Amino acid sequence: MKQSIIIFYIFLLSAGLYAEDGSRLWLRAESGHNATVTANKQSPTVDIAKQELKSQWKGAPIQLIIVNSKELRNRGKDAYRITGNKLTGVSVLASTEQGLLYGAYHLLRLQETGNDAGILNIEESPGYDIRILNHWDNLDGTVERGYAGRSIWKWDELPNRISPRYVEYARANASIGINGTVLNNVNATPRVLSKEMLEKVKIVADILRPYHIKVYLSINFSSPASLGGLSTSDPLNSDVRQWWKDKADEIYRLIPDFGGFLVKANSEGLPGPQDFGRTHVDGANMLADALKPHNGMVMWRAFVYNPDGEDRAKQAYKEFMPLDGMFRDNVIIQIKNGPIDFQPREPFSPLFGAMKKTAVMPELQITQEYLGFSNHLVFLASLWKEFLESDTYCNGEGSTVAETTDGTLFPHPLTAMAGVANIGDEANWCGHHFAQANWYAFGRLAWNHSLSVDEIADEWIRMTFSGNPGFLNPVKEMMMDSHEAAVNYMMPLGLHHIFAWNHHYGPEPWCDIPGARPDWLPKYYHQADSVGLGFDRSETGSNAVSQYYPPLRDELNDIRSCPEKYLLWFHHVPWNYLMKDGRSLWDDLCYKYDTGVKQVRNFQRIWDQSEKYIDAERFKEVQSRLKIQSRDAVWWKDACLLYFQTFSNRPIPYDIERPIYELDDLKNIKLDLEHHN
Ligand code: BDP
Repeated sequence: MKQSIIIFYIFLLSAGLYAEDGSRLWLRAESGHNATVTANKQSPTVDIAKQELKSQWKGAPIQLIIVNSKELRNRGKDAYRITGNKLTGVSVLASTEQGLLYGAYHLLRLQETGNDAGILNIEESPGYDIRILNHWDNLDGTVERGYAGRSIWKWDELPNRISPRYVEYARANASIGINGTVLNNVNATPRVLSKEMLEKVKIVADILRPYHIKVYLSINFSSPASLGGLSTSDPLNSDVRQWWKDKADEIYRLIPDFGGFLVKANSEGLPGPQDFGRTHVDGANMLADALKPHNGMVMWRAFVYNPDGEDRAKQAYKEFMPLDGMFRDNVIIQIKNGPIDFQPREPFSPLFGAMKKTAVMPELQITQEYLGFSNHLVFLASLWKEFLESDTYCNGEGSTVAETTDGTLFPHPLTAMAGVANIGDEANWCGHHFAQANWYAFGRLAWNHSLSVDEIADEWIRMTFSGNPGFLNPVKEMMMDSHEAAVNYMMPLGLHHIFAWNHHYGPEPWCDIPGARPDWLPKYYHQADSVGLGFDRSETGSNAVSQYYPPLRDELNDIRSCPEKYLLWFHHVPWNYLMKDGRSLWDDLCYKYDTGVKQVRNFQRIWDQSEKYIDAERFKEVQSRLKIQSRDAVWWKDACLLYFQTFSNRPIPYDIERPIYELDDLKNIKLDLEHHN
């Protein structure tokens, strides 16, 4: 009896050791190689670089050298140069220790992707200075819009227990160049600035520091009153200003390299300077003044909109443009990629390119709030590249969003890109094994936005799964098609925000809640009626097009030249309108939904054929999520087509799959959020 228990435990242990649960992310290099690595400096950061190479590098000796090179220094603090040859010896040169760390991870990536042969002559520096994750993690361990378990930050356990995940997290981020993290939700509780919490935050900061990752916090604007006991949080009140200064001093005593504050103010009911008749400038500059002596900064979000009758898509621009040039130089305005809210597809926010005298930064969403949670395989690099490469025309043709934010067109002291993290405490970090690719892609693009979607997918697949062409090529194709597929089965042709009321997972284009804010209802966005579909944002409608520069403005304004992928975003289009392919809008809409469903079916086929190349655990888990995605795609298609058909009164073209649900049944679906969330 005893013996069988022992055997059982040994079985469990070895299953645990060898189970492929995805926890190693893209960091799967064999260790224990004992390469020769020397360095001309010793520090915790350099030691990490050394140690990583020592255990994983399979080539000739490596020298890590801090140099006093003007050329490298001019390329920024994170720059590095790699020279030499794997067979004879390699040097990594940098003017800082973090440069060496990034160089070391670069070398290992070359090795793991099979690109380390021949003479190496590489020089790199990042596109954005600050490459930062935003955790929407609450102090109670829940994660807003998180689909991978609970928060990795175990505040209740600190300081007694330090989760081993903190170091793994730091390492994963450093390996892709991420150098900042906001630990808590933008919907911030004042308590995050309490003495007790700050002492815990210090512990996390100490762990992340050697990996060159700075800690930032989201703050609640009413903290002086609600935490500090003052009678007001008015940013022009001298006691309030002093409170923030004292708080900053307290933070920096604990965390000397603290990054700064992220602020969501006067947005979705949160407090802000406008509560006291002040402006975003008053609020942001007050915080900036408190942080300035410590070299800290403020990331002030532009995610503002009110149900005041104005088109939601226009509001951030209207509110922030008059303030351009009035912010302190340690303030940066953090703007979501699109003017509404992380939809499957949006045009870029017109603030990019328009706000020239203020530093602005993109906020991307890595967590798939509007893209199937962690059930759908959607590779977001395509969405982000489309955004970064969009031409704003702010300085004539070729003024891309990337160039308006990375310092190329407007030389502001701060450049940054933020990504809302998709990380939780599940074994594989992100819920879906392929959601790890989005974390990876965010880091890689923040480092180098000129990398192609193909290159990023290629690297990630080789490092995470396999470089075998029989696996790599079809799986890469699947990843590269996956964003367009999701747009097709959810919201094609510029449709947006037709999600269910209480979650953003499934379709509810019919949703109507008496008394609800109109701009929180799908009907506000799709505007379906007997004439047609879509939100008229042309000059005859809300005129949101006027916020873009010509000639883009004119292109978007004219229904004939507006790119069809944005058609229903900018126009109310008649059901019988002739699309470029000669079909009616209604027919095209049907074919788009149908194409989306077919694409996911094809992903299933691709995946099933990949079984022999990879481990059974990850294969099965992805396979079963693709089944969910396939069913959801049909759900989306049927819900949207059957509902919009009540307006178009036209048949669904007969050569596509017939709906399998009744509209009334779909309307009755009450999602079990426990399951999806
Ligand atoms: C929306 C989310 C909400 C966030 C908000 C924000 O639904 O949970 O708090 O954005 O970014 O997308 O502030």
